[in-house]
Amino acid sequence: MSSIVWRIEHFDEIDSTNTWLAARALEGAPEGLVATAHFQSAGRGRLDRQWESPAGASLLCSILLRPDVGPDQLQLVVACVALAARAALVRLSGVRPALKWPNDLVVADAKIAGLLAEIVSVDERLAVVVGIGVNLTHEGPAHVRSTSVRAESGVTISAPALLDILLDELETRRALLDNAAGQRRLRDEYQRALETLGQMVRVDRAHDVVVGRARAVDEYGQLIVVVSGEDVAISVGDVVHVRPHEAVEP
Ligand code: BT5
Repeated sequence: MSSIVWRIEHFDEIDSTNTWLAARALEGAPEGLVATAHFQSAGRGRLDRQWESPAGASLLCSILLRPDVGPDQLQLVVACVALAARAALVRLSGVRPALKWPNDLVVADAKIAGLLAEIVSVDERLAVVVGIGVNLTHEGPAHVRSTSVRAESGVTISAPALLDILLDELETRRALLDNAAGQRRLRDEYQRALETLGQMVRVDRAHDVVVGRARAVDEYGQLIVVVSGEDVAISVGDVVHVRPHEAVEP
């Protein structure tokens, strides 16, 4: 498979790199287009939540991917970028965050990075914009349990340096998405990095609450939770929160 040509568009200030890149994806921009920003005035999290970061304190970027997967495998695409970000942080700073399903990188339960993946179109191939914010020199809002690379390691890394290594790490993992054997390898790496597995979790869904032990991730990236001896598959759309340390045995 030919390697991806990354093309980076940088903004001093923008509303949201995800919003900008989704518009380019709809216009037919090729895989590998990346948007970065020094500051976002309307950075977005999932479910209409906000992503907040002072100017220049984070890596704020969005990456356009067009992998050969179905919309129901979006979580594998998230895993791909999350694992690349984790590997890049290890290489540059020595900080080794765990992954928290579905979309967080955490150090001792404090959020150091978050991902937001959005399907833009499902024509010939899926067009997915994956945004990631990584706290480099500043933590998240005061009410949130969060941390930064500098707080964890004393190391100050620049956003362009982290992006460079992240894209390098993403290139190999991205190729795995296009076939079943590769997806299995990716899922194995994902499961090893997920601190959620083995933990008691509590998932608030629209109409019920699931409490059980997280056992695995299936081929779609769904979290398999064992409830009263039965496997229950949790898809991302269902999750309001997963807090291993607050969960109670049913
Ligand atoms: C996320 O959502 O964690 C996805 C974050 C994605 C941000 C990137 S930045 C580049 C790209 N462009 C965008 O507009 N977005 C992406 P979620 O799991 O819903 O978490 C959001 C919650 O995290 C908020 O409600 C806060 O509680 C918390 N939060 C906000 N800013 C934070 C920060 N800097 N560090 C840690 N936690 C934060």
